[in-house]
Amino acid sequence: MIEKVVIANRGEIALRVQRACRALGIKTVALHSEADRDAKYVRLADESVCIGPPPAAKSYLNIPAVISAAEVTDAVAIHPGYGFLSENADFAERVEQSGFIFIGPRPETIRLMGDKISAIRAMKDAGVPCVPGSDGPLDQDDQRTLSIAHGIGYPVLIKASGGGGGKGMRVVHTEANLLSAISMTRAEAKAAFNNDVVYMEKYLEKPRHVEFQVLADEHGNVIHLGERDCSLQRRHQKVIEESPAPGITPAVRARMGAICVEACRRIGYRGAGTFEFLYENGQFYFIEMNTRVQVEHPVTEMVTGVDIVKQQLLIASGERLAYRQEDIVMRGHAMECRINAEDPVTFMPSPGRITQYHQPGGPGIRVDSHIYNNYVVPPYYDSMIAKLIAYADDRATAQARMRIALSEMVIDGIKTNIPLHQLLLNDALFQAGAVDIHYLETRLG
Ligand code: MV4
Repeated sequence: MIEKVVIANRGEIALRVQRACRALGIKTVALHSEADRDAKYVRLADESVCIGPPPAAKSYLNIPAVISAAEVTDAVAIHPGYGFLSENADFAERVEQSGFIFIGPRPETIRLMGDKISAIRAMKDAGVPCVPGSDGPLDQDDQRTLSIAHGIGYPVLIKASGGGGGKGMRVVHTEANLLSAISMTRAEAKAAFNNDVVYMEKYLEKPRHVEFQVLADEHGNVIHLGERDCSLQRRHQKVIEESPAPGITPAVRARMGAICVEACRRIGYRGAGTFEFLYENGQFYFIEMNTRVQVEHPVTEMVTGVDIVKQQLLIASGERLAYRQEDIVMRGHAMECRINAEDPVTFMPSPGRITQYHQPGGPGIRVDSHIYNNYVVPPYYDSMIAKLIAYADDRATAQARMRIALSEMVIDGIKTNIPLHQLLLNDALFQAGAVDIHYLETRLG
């Protein structure tokens, strides 16, 4: 077993990883910026190292500083959490070259999935259903490009291979706009990712976002933990996630889960991962794979009983998965509200001191958060300050518990999006489990 882990992240996920380490008797090293020096989770860690000034580029994204911190503390492994360096293949490679265990997939796998065209190609080859598309990069042959679009049928979507998470995309409704849209997407992609490779897909107009969680050990054992619905989002930031996804039957889950598991075997996947699908008219279309633990992992933990972060640590220690697929039974329903320090109407960030904090509780309620009375939310990072998770036997009861928990939760001194969550929990379409990826933005007007 790994003896000591450096946690190369901050906030709630730094605390979450710390808890999983403690559950396994692993010593923890909290890395922090100057802005996070006084955070309680930093003090709760066995050791801590300041890795730089507040801006993430100088601290949480500072690869030499992270690796030096692992060296000076004699750590064995580095957990990257989500965001920051978690899907940086060069980082994973340098971690391994420096003699540490990267808690995540092999660097080549991260690189494969980071390039969207190579990810889709790998998945298609492994039998995963993908969106009808260009099957590779668009080239300078305009006639060929026009003919690909004609074959797919409009509307089509131009995507940057180096993008992902919503950056570098453009919808094209008519042939007349195709070539100029490609040029613009290329130019933006070149500027944003220094990679002007673009590809084309059929544009799905009203899909849901349904993703499958997988776990794979380095001995070829792979399981899936079912799916999550993450359709409720604004500007590619998820707002509420849930598991199971409304309307996905056990038979469909088993079929799609098996496809994901088989794909992991084929590519030699290791660690926790997520297959992102668009789901429309009963069909699944793979779009991307995330090679990290995700913000919304708790809803899967609640319905499966599997501690995903603990599994990441066990897998990184070289252990065999202790679960077979038949051991995984999804029971009940869980949903997660991301609580952000932001104006509930304008979505402007609202950093500052939390003058009063009361954490909700009761049956089926879980709060993953690093905040407390008098905690100062720094202005430098993502505005998510807590995840409120509600679990119950069924979806309606989970929603009812969530409504009560939201009404109990007190976070004074800053603005939060709790009122937005309350509005959504009272929304008839959300209650019915009938929302697509555009619902929230349309609803907000
Ligand atoms: C799409 C799509 C429609 N059709 N691909 C956005 C983020 C990136 N992960 C992929 N995205 C999309 N790809 C095709 N062929 C619509 C989106 C999309 C989206 C996807 C998931 C969750 C929220 C979204 C919001 C807007 C657009």
